[in-house]
Amino acid sequence: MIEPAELRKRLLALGFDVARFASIPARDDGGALPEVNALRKWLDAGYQADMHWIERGFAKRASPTLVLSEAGSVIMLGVNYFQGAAGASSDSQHPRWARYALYSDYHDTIKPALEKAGRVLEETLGITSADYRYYVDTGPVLERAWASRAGAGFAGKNAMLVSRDFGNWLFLAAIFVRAKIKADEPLPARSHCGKCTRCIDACPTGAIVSPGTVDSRLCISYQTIENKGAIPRGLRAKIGARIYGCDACAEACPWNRFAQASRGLLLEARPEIGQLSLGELLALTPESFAAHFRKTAIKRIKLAGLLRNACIVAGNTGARAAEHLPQLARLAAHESPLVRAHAVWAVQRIADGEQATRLLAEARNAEKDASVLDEHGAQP
Ligand code: B12
Ligand code: SF4
Ligand code: SF4
Repeated sequence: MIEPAELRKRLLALGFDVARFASIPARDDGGALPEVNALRKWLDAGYQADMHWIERGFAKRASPTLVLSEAGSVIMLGVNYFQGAAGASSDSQHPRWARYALYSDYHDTIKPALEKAGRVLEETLGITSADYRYYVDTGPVLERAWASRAGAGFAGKNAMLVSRDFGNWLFLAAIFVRAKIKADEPLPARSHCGKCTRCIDACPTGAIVSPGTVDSRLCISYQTIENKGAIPRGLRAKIGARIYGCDACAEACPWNRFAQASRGLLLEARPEIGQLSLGELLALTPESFAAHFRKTAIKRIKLAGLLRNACIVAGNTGARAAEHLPQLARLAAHESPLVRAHAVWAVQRIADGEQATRLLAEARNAEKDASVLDEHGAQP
């Protein structure tokens, strides 16, 4: 059994804020583990929305040895991305971004450190690169369940891995390794949430359907990032000023009093994104989109996805919304039907009936797409 002290020290020296170890049972009977049962129930309830890749990767999520045969341990790494008040943008003119979005894509900036971690494992454990496999976010790994088993934090009622040292603001990464490293203890089994329900109460859409369980179909993070199509009408007003992702259930958590400013060693802050005004976002073109969001995770939702979200925010800006009407009327004739549909919704939400009809007349007459025509006919 390998003692983890030296390994932990070297992993932390690479810039990770957390390095914890969990054992993989020798006879890998993953289906019997409580978290795997929770995942099965979650999938059966349809809470994954159209993220069908989670179901496809179920067997691997349940059994790490299908990811790496003879894997004996999981190393869970955490990167603190808390930037204090600076990371929590938003006023009436600046849409609200999830904190993690105000960085260059963390998948890309954390990966080189994982490569270095691999070399540390080769040196300290005497193994080769065939004996470990690492992932950040996108692998078939139940990262929160493993992080909680490794004692990196606890599973909060908001479904987040909540750290007693960093609150809700850790990116997670995992390394499966063919070695037996002495496991860290999980936190004591008592509930760390107690009677608190702040996250559930703070969720604008009621997406936390029971403690620890999020219905993605209702979750603003899913709708604004993962959903490539139209955002359900019933959710649009509840999205408020959130243009990309949602931190409401994370922000609400009292354990964030332990949050510390990120050392930023494995991250590249992009605070200027939070400074973009709603007007600038509604005016984005393929060129300006590429320039502003180069190397960020945001670029994956593409220009049409971001304009869709910006239209919703514009429709929700209340007293000052009228100033965006000319831009929204222009977007009602955008080349993307997705953008047109949401621009129509926003115009109808802001302007009174007659004004909306006038502003949208030209776009409506030229419209051929059934889903957009439906928005033209629909009441907001
Ligand atoms: C799919 C996904 C989403 C989906 C679904 C979220 C969800 N709650 O499952 C959507 C798009 C909605 C999403 C949103 C967000 N995500 Co996300 N997401 C993932 C991803 C890729 C898979 C998660 C998954 O398997 N979900 C299925 C559910 C069932 O599993 P789970 O949440 O891991 O829950 C486990 C435990 O909580 C436990 N459990 C759950 N319910 C119960 C109930 C009981 C009684 C028990 C005992 C246990 C239990 O068992 C579950 C299975 O092991 C992970 C990366 C990864 N590979 O793990 C990132 C990940 C979870 N996301 C992350 C982040 C940051 C977010 C957002 C904050 C982004 C944002 N600001 O907009 C939001 C937060 C929403 C929320 N409250 O969960 C981080 C979380 C870091 C952390 N400290 O927890 C991760 C780990 C990515 C990373 N590498 O850092 N995400
Ligand atoms: S991320 Fe937002 S919408 Fe999703 S569960 Fe948390 S508070 Fe609710
Ligand atoms: S807000 Fe309260 S209930 Fe939710 S995760 Fe934090 S401590 Fe738990």
